[in-house]
Formats: sequence, structure tokens, C-alpha cells
Amino acid sequence: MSLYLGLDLSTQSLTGVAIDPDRRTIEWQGAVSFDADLPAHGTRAGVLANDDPRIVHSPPAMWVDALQILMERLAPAVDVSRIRAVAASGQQHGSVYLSARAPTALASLDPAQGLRAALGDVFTRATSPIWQDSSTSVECDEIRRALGGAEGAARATGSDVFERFTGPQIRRFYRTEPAAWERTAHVALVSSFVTSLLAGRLAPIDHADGAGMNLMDVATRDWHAGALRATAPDLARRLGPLAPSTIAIGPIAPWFSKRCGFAPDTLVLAGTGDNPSSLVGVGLVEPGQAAISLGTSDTFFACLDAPSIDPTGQGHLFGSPTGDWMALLCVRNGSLARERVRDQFGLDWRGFSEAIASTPPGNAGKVLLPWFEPEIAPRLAHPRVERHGGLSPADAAGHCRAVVEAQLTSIRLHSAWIGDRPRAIRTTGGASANPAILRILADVFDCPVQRFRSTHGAALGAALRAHHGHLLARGEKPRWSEVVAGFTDPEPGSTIQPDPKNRAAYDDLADRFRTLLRARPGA
Ligand code: XUL
Repeated sequence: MSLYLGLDLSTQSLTGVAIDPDRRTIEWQGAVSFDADLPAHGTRAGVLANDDPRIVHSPPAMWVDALQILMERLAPAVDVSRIRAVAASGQQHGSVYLSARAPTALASLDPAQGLRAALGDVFTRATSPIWQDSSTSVECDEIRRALGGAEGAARATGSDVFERFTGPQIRRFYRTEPAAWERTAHVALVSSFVTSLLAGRLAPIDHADGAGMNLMDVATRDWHAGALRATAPDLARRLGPLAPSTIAIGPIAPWFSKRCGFAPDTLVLAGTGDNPSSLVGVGLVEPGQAAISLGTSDTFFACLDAPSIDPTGQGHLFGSPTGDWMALLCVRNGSLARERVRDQFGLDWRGFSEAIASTPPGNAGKVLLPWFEPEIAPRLAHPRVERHGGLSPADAAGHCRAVVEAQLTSIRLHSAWIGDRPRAIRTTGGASANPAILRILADVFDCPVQRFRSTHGAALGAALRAHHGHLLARGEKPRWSEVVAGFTDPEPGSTIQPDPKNRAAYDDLADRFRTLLRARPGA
């Protein structure tokens, strides 16, 4: 029986999921925690401390070590020789800078050595800026200006220019460390870097993750000449070609077959970003479906059959690994804000849910603006917390309902550009276990909400992509809906239907929220 392996290199850990598509089972899942398993790299929550809070980097050498440890944990647990294909996903936007030696080093990884020693020093930058970095405002302004403003940038590259996106990060490196930039022959994304290690050769950046760089032309899926020019000299050569997410890169590097027992012909597929991978991992493989992940930050995403951009410049257009498109809204004040309110009133999650249940939908007009930290969507450079409609500072229950209603109403308003209201919303992430929150979600969006049981959506999505890619490489024409079936179905009995009685209350709240957002902060 064949197995398929998916990897997800996220901010804090590297996760692996091995699936058996014949039995529709997850055969193994495991993770390497960067802080706990690799303390020598000195990260906290996967990132390096910096005096400037805007600078957030991680060491790429740590990711190499993590890959070796994950394989060492996989090998005794699973019959690795049954794995037919591997695919990786990675946190989006982060970049890895490699010297001209990298292709030879990758092609000759010595199985007698550990992976990092075998690779040798191929990094021209010891640390990689990741998606939490916000140090590139100057570079963003310059690139945005060159692309004709926020809307021009979004039309060209799928998003307004964002601090964490790869283009501004590359520009900052080129400007602040010109000598190291000169030594840089290749720039990889986190996903293409892990894939390069697996395949023992430089892997291309795929269209889905490539769309998160402010460098790819979303009309042609090729590099955008104006964006390249505005970012750094001689960049096209360093980025290499873009490729569809479904292409096979080649067989797994001998380092993995000789040391870990993979069959030498195990196929390695192109890597992709964690959000595009999650799209597959929660089963959103057809347009018209949407999902919300309620985690540290909340993301709302949908599968689109044609590119569409947010004219307000707050949402993103990424590619989908299916070859379609993906719309994404990233809300930084997600569980962060919910926990803030919960803790402020000394509640646990149960108390928080009971407090919500004791208040009416619409909260009798009480509203909270819940941005305790600067926000991505809506784009707010400074925190904005305000009480309106008679919400008193001591009203615990009113606050619990208000924070959730505000977050979900804001997502409803800021996702309007994505198209028609979704027919159903799938939920994942920690807070999706909370029925009080899901009830509000169903009513705010006036559509059914389904709970989905995935704990590792991105790694599962990668495993499903590995299966799909292997079938393609064998000349078959796999249908995505069949590949994901049985792995990504909603939990039986988990659907929450909207209550039509609450429709008017939430339409009113959306109107009030729109007005408050237009008003000056604090006015
Ligand atoms: C999306 C984003 C994050 C990262 C980290 O734009 O910045 O979701 O992909 O997971």
C-alpha cells in the first residue's frame, strides 16, 4: 500500500503527516518544536530576539536540523519505503539567501554526515526574515510608488505592498547589506528551500506561494518586471523560474533514501505556502467555498476560479495549489483579542461562552472596536479599542459577545470583495471548538458553519498534494475532490445553521460598524 508524506514548516515547528489514501487514514503525524527540540539555535516561539521589535528573523540552519530530526522520528514509526511522494508547505513570505555553491552542495549531500554538515555553509544571510517582520515600511513605500499606489500594486501583484512580503524584505537586505547581496546567487522562499533540501536541487517557487511576494504578476503568473525593477537589481536571475504547484521536482535526494529508507524513486513535488496548502487540507478545492481559521491570528480564505483583488488593499490574492486562486484576509488580533477580554474579566473559555449565551444577538447595540495591537485587516498602524452603544467598562458579558461580534462582522465587511456570501463556511483552529463563537459566525454571515477536525491543515494539505502529484506524474488525471474525499469532510453533526431571526440584528451591526470604521479613531 502506498503512503504519502506532507511537511509543514511553520513559525514554531516542523510538522509531518503521512497518509494512506486507500484506507483514507492518517498513518503518522509528528512534529519538531524549534524551541524545545533545537535549543542551541536560541529561538523563542521559533524566532530570534531582536532589540528592534519590528525585526523578526529565524535561522534557516535550524530548519535544516529540524528536517533531519523529523525524518529520524518518522523512520522507525512508518515503513518509509512505502512513501511514494513527498510535498512541503512553509510559512509564507519568509526568504532564504543562498550562495552560488548551493546547487552543487544540494546535489552532493553526503549521507555519512548530518544534513547541516552535509550542506555546508551555503547561506549568504545567517538569518531569514519571516512573516512577523515589519521593518520594511520605507521599502514598501518605494515599491508601492513605483507600482502606481496601493491599488496599482494590488492589481499587479495581488496585494498592496506589505512589510512582511518578500519583495520589500529583499529590498531591505540589498540596501542594508550590499556585499552580502552581491554574494547571493539564489533567493528561496521557506517552501522552496525545504523542497530543495528534499530534492537535492534548487526547487522553483510555485505560483501559489509566489503570489505572496509582491513580485509575481498575477495576470501572467510570471515575475512582474516593474516589481523586480523596484525591488533590487538582477533579481530575476536570483529568483529562478516560477512553476505550477503540481509539478514534480524529481526523486528524493540520496541523503534521505540512504539514511532514512525512502525508495530512491520517491517523488518530490513543488513546495507551496502554508495558507495555500491549508486550502487543500480543509478541502476547499472548488470555488464558492470559504473557511475561517480561528487561531493566534484569524484567517478567512476562499477558493476563487478567477483572480480578484481587494481594491482597499487590505486583503490578499494568493494562488491555490489546484491552479485556481485563493483570497485571504489575515486578522492579527484574533485569539489575542479574545484572550485579552477573557483575562480582563478573570474568565476561562467556559465562562466566556456562558457570558456570550447570557446576552442577546446584536448585544442590544453595544459595540467594541477590538484592535489591541496594530492590525493587518483593517490596516491599522496603531491599536484601536473603543466602546460604543453603552458598553460599560465593567460589563463582562457585554464585552465577551462584543469582541466576537466585532471580529466576525469586521471579517464579513472586509471580505466583501471576495464575491458572493459563501454558501457554507468551514472552521478550523483552536477557537473553532467553541460553539458560542460558531453560532455568532453562522448568524453574522447568514450561512451554515461546519466544523472541521483538522489539527494540521497545512501538513495534511501537503500530503494530499503529494498524492495528487504522484497520480499526475503517472499520467492519471486525478480530481481534487476525489483526492481530498474522506480526509477533509466536516465532522458529522457539526453543522450550525444560521437563525433567520438574527439576520436583521447583524445587518444593523454591519452598518454601524461600517460607520464607526469610517470615523476618525476616538471620535
Ligand atoms: C499570511 C501570513 C501568515 C504566514 C504564517 O499572509 O503572513 O499566515 O503564512 O503562517
